[in-house]
Amino acid sequence: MTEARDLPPGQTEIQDFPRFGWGALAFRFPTDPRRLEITVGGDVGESLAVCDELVALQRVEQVSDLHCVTTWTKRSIRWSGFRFRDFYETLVAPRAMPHADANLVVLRGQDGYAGRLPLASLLAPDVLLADRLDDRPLSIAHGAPLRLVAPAHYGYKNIKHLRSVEFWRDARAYRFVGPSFMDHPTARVEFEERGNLPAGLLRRIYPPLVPPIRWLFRFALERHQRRAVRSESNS
Ligand SMILES: Nc1nc2c(c(=O)[nH]1)N[C@H]1C(S)=C(S)[C@@H](COP(=O)(O)O)O[C@H]1N2
Ligand SMILES: [Mo]
Repeated sequence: MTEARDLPPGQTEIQDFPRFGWGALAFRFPTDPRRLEITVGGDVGESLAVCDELVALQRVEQVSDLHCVTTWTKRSIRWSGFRFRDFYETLVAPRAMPHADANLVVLRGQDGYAGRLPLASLLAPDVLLADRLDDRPLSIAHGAPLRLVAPAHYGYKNIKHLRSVEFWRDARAYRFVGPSFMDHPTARVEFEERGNLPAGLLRRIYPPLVPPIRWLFRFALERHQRRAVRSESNS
């Protein structure tokens, strides 16, 4: 029998896997949910777009947990995709030639969401660009066509509907979608870096927000799917 791993500090396990995120984006959906393409830019010698080269990288499977900063944790999610490190070393470094000091990475989703992490954090072996979940292409709910999986960092660093990755020397090119207290620069789960306020305070502020956010994201997705069916039957 395998021993149950402890949950990180302040987290509670949930059994379902909700569509979740920044409330203001609940009604925003990927414009191109089937097209695997990442734009590479920022302080680079050459901006470029990566598509077929990405799926030619070594495919890796990974089972990992997702820890939302609002205190819920979904355990043992089965992802498949490509290591960010392989993407960086094989496709970004030699071709885009980022500036030597471009250590801040800004990742943007097709829904207008954006997040940042230090380059060093993204080069960890468990950081993936995932295009599959449970042996199926990613659903819209969980980040189609491609999402960042960074299990050591809170959910808000795991950008869904990924469309661009930018390498910058400083943070001026970036603004978080929400208030700045929510956006810790590294947001490591292990050290409970929930945000720029004391973790104990955020542990109490966030949980009451979870049911309405879950409801909103589900309502928006169902409406989106109904509309998709209707426009298909009209065409
Ligand atoms: N594009 C995008 N990515 C996002 C978000 C979002 O609103 N938009 N929310 C983040 C947050 S706060 C969490 S907890 C996870 C939720 O992932 P899930 O919807 O697969 O549960 O996505 C993260 N990535
Ligand atoms: Mo989250």
